[in-house]
Amino acid sequence: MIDLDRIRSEALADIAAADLEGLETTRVALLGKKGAITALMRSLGDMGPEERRNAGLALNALKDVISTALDQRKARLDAERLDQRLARERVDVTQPARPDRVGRIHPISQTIDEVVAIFGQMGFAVAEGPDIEDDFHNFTALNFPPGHPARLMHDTFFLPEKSDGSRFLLRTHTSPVQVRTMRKQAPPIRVIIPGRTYRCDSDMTHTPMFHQVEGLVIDKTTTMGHLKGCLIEFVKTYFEVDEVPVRFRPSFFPFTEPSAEVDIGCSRAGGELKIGAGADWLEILGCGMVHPNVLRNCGIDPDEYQGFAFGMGIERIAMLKYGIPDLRTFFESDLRWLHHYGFVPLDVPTLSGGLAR
Ligand code: 2U9
Repeated sequence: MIDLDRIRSEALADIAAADLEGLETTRVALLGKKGAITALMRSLGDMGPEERRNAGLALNALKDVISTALDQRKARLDAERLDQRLARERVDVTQPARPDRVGRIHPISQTIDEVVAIFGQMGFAVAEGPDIEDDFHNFTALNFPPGHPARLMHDTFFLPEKSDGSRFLLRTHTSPVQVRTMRKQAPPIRVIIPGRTYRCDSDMTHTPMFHQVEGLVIDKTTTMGHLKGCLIEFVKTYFEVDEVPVRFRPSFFPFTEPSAEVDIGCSRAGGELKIGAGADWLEILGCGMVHPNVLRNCGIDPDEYQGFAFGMGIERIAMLKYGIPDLRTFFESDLRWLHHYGFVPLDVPTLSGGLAR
């Protein structure tokens, strides 16, 4: 007669003593193909009908008890292992941050974040588009005439010619993104587009890649008055001054009519640039009312809709606000420069918390 009670108490003792790895060995030794219980199950075939029925019932009950004990032990060991891991990997989120260990935000990123925060507050959405563009979106839709100097090889980085004779190019401004926005979205439109732009130019004040932020507002009754109010508000908030003299000087761009360049009042007394007061002027951006041809090229009826656009160089407004004297240092990846002019990562610019702390 098999002593099932002994098998049962030994199995339960083994299970109770096993760790996670040992538990699997115990399971295989009991219930695996060559396990003790499996062997007993197999021996049922050699018994007479009466004995087989009784032994079968008892063995099945034993198998259930052992399976349940294995499952419970496994669940318990899993939970213990998880507790240990959570304790080991515990992070104290109340500890003060150590931003020195995580580097600095580049002034370009910081400036883009500030500009986005300011226009975001005014209800502008951020739009994006490809750096590699075609002639239509970069030039033709924007009312550049066929022989315009900006289209020349000299100013634009062209990709190799395709079989149809056309060439992709690196966008020379972020304006193609406004074109794409207008062609897919019905007015009213209120977007800003920060991004990389490329021109064949390299000297003290130009780099082949630079950053722009452009804006576009299209609605039924948008006027030059809205343009002025919006940009004056931007300038005051960005430079963190309550009042600033602003001058709109007539200018020309193929994509806007009328067009203007915007200067702000400043003082350069004692060699230090101070924005918001003084006898000098500083050019900071260009703007205008979107040309009717551009609206038409983008599928918008100029008799129903009108709007304004503006554009500015990110490096330029960053240099002015943060006193960075040399454009080329933005792109040198000099860690000492970044430590000096960069920003602490957790000081995210917001209008309520302060733009640049
Ligand atoms: C569309 C229609 C109009 C964008 C504009 C400027 C004026 C401008 C320069 C500033 C300094 C470029 O980085 S910079 O050299 N930009 O003066 N940009 S209006 O006008 C648009 C854009 C898109 C569809």
